Amino acid sequence: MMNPVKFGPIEITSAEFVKSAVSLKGLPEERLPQVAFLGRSNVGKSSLMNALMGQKSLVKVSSTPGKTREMNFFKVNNRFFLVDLPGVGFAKVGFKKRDEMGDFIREYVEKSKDLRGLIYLVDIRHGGTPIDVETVESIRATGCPVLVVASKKDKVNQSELAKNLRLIQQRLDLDAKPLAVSAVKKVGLDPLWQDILDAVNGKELVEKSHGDDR
Ligand SMILES: Nc1nc2c(ncn2[C@@H]2O[C@H](COP(=O)(O)OP(=O)(O)OP(=O)(O)O)[C@@H](O)[C@H]2O)c(=O)[nH]1
Ligand SMILES: [Mg+2]
Repeated sequence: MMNPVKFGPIEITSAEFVKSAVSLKGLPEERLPQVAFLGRSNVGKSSLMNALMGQKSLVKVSSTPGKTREMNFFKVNNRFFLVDLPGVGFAKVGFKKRDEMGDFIREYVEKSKDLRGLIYLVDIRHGGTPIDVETVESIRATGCPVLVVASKKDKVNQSELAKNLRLIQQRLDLDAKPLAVSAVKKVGLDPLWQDILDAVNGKELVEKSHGDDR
């Protein structure tokens, strides 16, 4: 049993790895809402999930891009799953050159009955790459709710932060600047948890304006 970890909108009392899957056949049988993390390889999906669950190494992290090659399901508070997806561009299973979102991820996004939304991470330093633009468009086309979040906030200074959030907003066609988070400095986790819980509860996922520094 873990010590409870408190965030503004949630107290984490349990976080457990349930299973890995490489096809839809491997999805968890337990019917709970799912919120999944997607983004280019190395963007910080697994690290952010550890930070959100108050864990050090429940989710495997590595400096080698392409570490996560399957979907991994983590059950939180016995209430919902957080899902770690393979890095875009490294999804081994049926990855199509033509389309940055792999077949396997696409199938999951299109067909999962329990997926409530995707958190799409963009490295704040890169300001939204063509791969990010293409992937977010592919997700939108499936109708799955998607929230864009900027990762590795600790890697930029204040002026780069403002400039790159604006770039991400423009390139990915968002209503507001994305939330910026840091798994290393544990910044932005409270508002991100609020968004995740909104998705779990079936509310709309949308980038909200919270001032310039978001
Ligand atoms: N400075 C900084 N580094 C980070 C942050 N988040 C992740 N990293 C580092 O970025 C690298 C990749 O992190 P991962 O969490 O493995 O990234 P991922 O998106 O899961 O990567 P794949 O599994 O390959 O798709 C690791 O070396 C992390 O330590 C952050 O907020 N700040
Ligand atoms: Mg990973």
